[in-house]
Amino acid sequence: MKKIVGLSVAALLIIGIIGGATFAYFSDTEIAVDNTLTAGTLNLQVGAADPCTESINLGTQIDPGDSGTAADWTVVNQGSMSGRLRVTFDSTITNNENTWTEPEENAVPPDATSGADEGELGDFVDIAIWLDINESGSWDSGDKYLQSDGTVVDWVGAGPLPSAAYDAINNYSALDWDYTDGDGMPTMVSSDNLDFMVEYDFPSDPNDDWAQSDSSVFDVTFVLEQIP
Ligand SMILES: [Ca+2]
Ligand SMILES: [Ca+2]
Ligand SMILES: [Ca+2]
Ligand SMILES: [Ca+2]
Repeated sequence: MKKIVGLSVAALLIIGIIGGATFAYFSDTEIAVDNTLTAGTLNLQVGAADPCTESINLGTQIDPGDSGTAADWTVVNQGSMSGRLRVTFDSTITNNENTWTEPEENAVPPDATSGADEGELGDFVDIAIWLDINESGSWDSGDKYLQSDGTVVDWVGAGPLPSAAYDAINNYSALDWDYTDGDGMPTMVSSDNLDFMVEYDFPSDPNDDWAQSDSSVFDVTFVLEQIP
């Protein structure tokens, strides 16, 4: 009886050894930790501060014969992603009559409207909006202007900003320029920058007395759109 028990124990030990050998294959384990998804950023800055604090302010009144640069604002893609620049003009362009001066009233023909928002300056002053892509300070290769028919026009050759770039302020109401218009608004990669420029020209006109003391006010919106 003792011998049988001894054999059984030996058999169990052999089975145990064989069983243990079943779990002795090689293995290796790796763990991917801290799995994270982070969204990119699309952040446009126009001018010196973000959010934008710029507005056209010539610091002086304008008269027939005056022209010059009204805005020169650096536009920067401060985000991590590329985007397409879009610029829109608000539909409301407000022309303040301010005072209805004696020369306006007695012009021949007279300024026939004297209401608070019935000024005429927006009919007489032309502006040109252009993008100084290479920030050279001058209209040259690669630059674009935003025409008052809603198209975007590329620089084509030497010379000053074309006269076709200019139109009366009132003709810019509700315009919207994006990458689909004309030669297209630019794509800006991260950290890309360009200069947004506005030129003005107040040509003399037989009826320009109608605009004495008037002011023209408009909003411009800048958008950087994600590229799908
Ligand atoms: Ca006036
Ligand atoms: Ca008027
Ligand atoms: Ca340029
Ligand atoms: Ca007027």
